[in-house]
Amino acid sequence: MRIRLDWMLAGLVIAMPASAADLTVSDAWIRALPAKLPAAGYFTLTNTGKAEVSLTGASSVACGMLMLHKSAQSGGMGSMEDVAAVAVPAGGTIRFAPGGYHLMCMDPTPAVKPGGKIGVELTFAGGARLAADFAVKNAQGK
Ligand SMILES: [Cu+2]
Repeated sequence: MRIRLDWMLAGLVIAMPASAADLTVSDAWIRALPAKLPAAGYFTLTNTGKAEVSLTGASSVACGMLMLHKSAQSGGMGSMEDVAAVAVPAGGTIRFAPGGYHLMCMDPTPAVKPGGKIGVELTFAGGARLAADFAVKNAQGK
């Protein structure tokens, strides 16, 4: 038992989560579409820490499933794919913006209504979590 406990503690030290104190979300908004279509969310994520962090997921009670997606263009056709993780380098900034990375709110609830706001929790490798409010805008992004 003793040995096993020591081994677990060593594992905890190695897996020290990135600190949410080093992470900032700004310009966070989500585009509400009519007829409960999936809504794309955008934000800027800044890492002021000394280590790279890896964004691995997001969740919101307003969204059902909330996925990490990346838009791509191939042969003039727009498409999007699932993304498992997005790395933010030490001292770096990643933009989730139209045409690139975005959050995909798969099953928007009535809370996803222009003029309102929804809470989103971002999850990072190692277990750090960061909560942010996303302003809900209309299809024109207003
Ligand atoms: Cu998408």
